[in-house]
Amino acid sequence: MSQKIFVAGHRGMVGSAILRRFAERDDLQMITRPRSELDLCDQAAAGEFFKAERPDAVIFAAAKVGGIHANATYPADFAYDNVMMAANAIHAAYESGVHRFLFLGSTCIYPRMAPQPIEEDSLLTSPLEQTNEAYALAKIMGLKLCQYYRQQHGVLFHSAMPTNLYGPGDNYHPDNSHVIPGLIRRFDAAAKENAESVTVWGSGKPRREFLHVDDLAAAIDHLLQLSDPPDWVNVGTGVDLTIAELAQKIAQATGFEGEIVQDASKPDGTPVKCTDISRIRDTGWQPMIELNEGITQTVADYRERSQSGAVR
Ligand code: GFB
Repeated sequence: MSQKIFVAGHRGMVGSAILRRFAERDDLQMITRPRSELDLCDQAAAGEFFKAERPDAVIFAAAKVGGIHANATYPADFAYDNVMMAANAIHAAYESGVHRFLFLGSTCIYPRMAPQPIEEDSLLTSPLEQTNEAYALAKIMGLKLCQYYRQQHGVLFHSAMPTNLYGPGDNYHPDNSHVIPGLIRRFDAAAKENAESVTVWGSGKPRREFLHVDDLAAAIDHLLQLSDPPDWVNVGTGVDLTIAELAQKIAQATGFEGEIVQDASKPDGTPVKCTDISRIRDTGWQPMIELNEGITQTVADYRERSQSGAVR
């Protein structure tokens, strides 16, 4: 008999990668609902959906996400939407008899000055980064709810904390996106117009680690097969670079040959963020997509989507 898996947030970059990953599996029946049909912020609607569908497992990729600017500008929305969706889905899933729930968070749950590379155990050891505190607190509540339901009720609810993600189907909004899609859009336009310069936010000095979303989908597949997964586990590459180095790579991938200018009036956010991935490596998973290859593929995907009008 096939397993019924509900993918919450299937239209986002992560949800789409999960559906691509599981597309060929005939032992799994994937269930999805667009937000217009199921608003997980609505407790009653979440309860009714789970009672009617009774999935065996849930992959929770639903989230209000955005880059540094969006997080810092709309903290109320990021906190409220993310905490409500997580709490309603986790509780309704438990009540309807879901036996396995994989909650997805983010490495911004860790303290701003966490020792690098960041180990899972550094959670809640010192203050968070201000620019994304609201989102981080909501994600911490989600992972803690899974841990508490597992501890109190014996259900297999657990979490994965991916590092900064990129890949096909990202949000390319000029202000609200993350750095990779934001820069791909800007460098691509500059390359086409033969512009003299491109502006990159901040000092260029912060260090970040980037994981291709297809690697995350593989990690999710892997984690769902573990009989006793960790309560939460980092999913990353363990390799970081500066934003200035990243900008060089994107310039190269888009064919932009002009000057790169840093705009120091924009926030840098966390100074360094690179995860320790020994815990997930020890269970038998490792990333496969190297950053240069991933960026080249993502630039091609962006160009295809923008030509077909799929990028707003
Ligand atoms: O990707 P990003 O917004 O994520 O920014 P965070 C990373 C770094 O890139 C920051 C710089 O230092 C930015 O100042 N940057 C340079 C740019 N140019 C750009 C640009 O055009 N757009 C953007 N967005 N950044 C987010 C959190 O933090 O990471 C979220 O706010 C989430 O909560 C996500 O956890 C993974 O790493 O700073």
